[in-house]
Amino acid sequence: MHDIRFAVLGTGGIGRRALDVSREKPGLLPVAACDRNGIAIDHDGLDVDELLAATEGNVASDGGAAVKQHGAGAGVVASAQARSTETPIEDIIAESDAIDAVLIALPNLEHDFIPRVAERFTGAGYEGVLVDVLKRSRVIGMLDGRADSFEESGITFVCGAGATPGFLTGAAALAAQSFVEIESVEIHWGVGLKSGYEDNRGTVREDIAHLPGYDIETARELTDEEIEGIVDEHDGVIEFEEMEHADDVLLERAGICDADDVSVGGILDVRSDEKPTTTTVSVTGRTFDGEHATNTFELGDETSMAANVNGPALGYLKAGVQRNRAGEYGVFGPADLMPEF
Ligand code: IKT
Repeated sequence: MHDIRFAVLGTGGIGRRALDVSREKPGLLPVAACDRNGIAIDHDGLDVDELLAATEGNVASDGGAAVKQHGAGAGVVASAQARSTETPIEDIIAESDAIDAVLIALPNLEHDFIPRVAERFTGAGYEGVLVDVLKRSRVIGMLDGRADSFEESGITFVCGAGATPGFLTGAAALAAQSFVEIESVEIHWGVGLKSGYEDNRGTVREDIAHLPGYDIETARELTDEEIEGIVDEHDGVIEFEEMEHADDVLLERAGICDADDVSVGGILDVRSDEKPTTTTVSVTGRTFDGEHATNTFELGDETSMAANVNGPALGYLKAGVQRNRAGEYGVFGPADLMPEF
């Protein structure tokens, strides 16, 4: 039985894969998907096969200047289930009595973008769950600043619910339980993105914003050719250090350690599907009985980024719905909730 009806904002790499994964997650029924040009909605459940086939290589979802500038396809309106609209989010909200949760799968190429999207839901009186897969630490404070309005509206907001922050933040919170004091949390990811490259151009652009000499504004303005140039300069393998990923503030917020004790880095290989390194979370601390140790959590090298972002995002969405149905509203992070399977 499908008792959670959910919508996806964005039919880029994350939105499409979330729809795909949801078919194998019990209890989830995708009823709406939109991008900046259109909306597909069916309260009996979207035909995900048709939607995925129609939007393959045809992305208009990555709202904002970058995609407009670099040429978008028709996006979701290519689907027989969709219609064009200039007000996709409002159209979803108009149907929200029959939507339990909304996954915001839009890129964060403006720091306040997700908070502004959320405001549109509170402004329209949405009562339900919002989930995002945002990355940047500073956005959490912006969401916390809106916690009262989420509570008044009856919104349960689960923020940073992808891989990092998200799944790996939650793993760090569990690994910390052996200790009474945490010294460091190191998250080091490996992603091989050869066949998924086209679908994940938005993610690569966001990652480039973490390289020395770039920020979110400069990354947003890069042309596709300039991005290819950066990838070529690195022979397709780009290493990231000290990324501004919200795992730090989310672990601090959950009382586990100071944000300064958390570091996030990784290696992205866009020329191979094999991970260039095993994704590992290492939590070092002191036990109550005076030992000093490191607990580690590793992802299998065969698991893809798509599996490790979208599985958790939907798991956290399910957990958010349980909280919402129990009358718990406000902002929750991945270290505050246990995702459901
Ligand atoms: C994200 O989307 O959560 C961040 C991306 C890294 C994903 C790590 C996945 C690890 C794995 O599959 O082993 C990246 C920073 N965009």
